[in-house]
Amino acid sequence: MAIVFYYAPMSSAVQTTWALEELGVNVERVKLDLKKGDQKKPEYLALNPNGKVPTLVVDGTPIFETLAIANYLGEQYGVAKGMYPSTPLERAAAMKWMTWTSVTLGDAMSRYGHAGSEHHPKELHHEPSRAKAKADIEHLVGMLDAELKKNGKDYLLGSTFTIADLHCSGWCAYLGMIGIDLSKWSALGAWVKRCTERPAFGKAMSER
Ligand SMILES: N[C@@H](CCC(=O)N[C@@H](CS)C(=O)NCC(=O)O)C(=O)O
Repeated sequence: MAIVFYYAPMSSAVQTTWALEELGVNVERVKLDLKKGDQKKPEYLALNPNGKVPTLVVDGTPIFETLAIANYLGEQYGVAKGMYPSTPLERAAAMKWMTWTSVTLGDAMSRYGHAGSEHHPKELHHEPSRAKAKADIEHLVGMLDAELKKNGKDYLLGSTFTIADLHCSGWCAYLGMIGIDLSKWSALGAWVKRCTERPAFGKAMSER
């Protein structure tokens, strides 16, 4: 299988870099310079019309959206390695949390960023919207913490690390980086630490 991975260090693509590393998948890596606008060049837009990283091109078929890529890698490589569920119902349990992370938590995180982050235009900053987004994030993080407490296991789907943990904990680790203090959610904090202490995460985060 010929796989080309378009990415940028320290971006959403870190999730995919981490998954490829965990699963030992060989890819040709193409690094894009987001500041220079490589992601908006016509040849890249032909693969990913969103003009964002990551994109994984498998035997000529482009896959974009981190969630879709995580699910593909899980199905293609993770099942055999015990890192992704094999039955539809177990897979749904994984996808439920992965989708919730990308869509529901992701929406609150995006609103939080747009309303006050230095990476977004100052004229669009809005303190009440930022406070509302922060409250939403905290509510959602509490929900995941409760789930981890309820299942009483080390990982989201049981006693072993899976692509679901990778996808969800990667986003939660980013919360720590944007100033959301995770220490008040003990199960979630311990789980994020457990997942991100894995050497593959360190490797994915080391490239600048
Ligand atoms: N929903 C997309 C989001 C990807 C995304 O926002 N990527 C950012 C990097 S963190 C990007 O490429 N930004 C460049 C741009 O928007 O021009 C995914 O999960 O893949």
